[in-house]
Amino acid sequence: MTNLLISMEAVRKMFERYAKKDEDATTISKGELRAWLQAELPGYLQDAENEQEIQHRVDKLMQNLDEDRDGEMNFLEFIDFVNDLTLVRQPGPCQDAK
Ligand SMILES: [Ca+2]
Ligand SMILES: [Ca+2]
Repeated sequence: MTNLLISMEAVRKMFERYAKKDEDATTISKGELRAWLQAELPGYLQDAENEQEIQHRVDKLMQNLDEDRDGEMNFLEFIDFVNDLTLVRQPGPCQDAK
């Protein structure tokens, strides 16, 4: 298997691992998104001052990621999210030009 296929498989498995925590294994709910953030991106919720702020951040993120507006994150929406995270971590062409 190529490195690309191995990486894609790892992303798919990560999605499935969190998506299957409730009865619908095809989408990530807000609760599952929160579990994912706490495990995979701990810095995102770490400095939240209270439960209300954590909930607010999870709600806001889901709102931004939920393109088809069904209240949950499907695999394509998850891929977009991972893609956005990858772009944030890599210097883009504009930054290189400076
Ligand atoms: Ca689910
Ligand atoms: Ca959705």
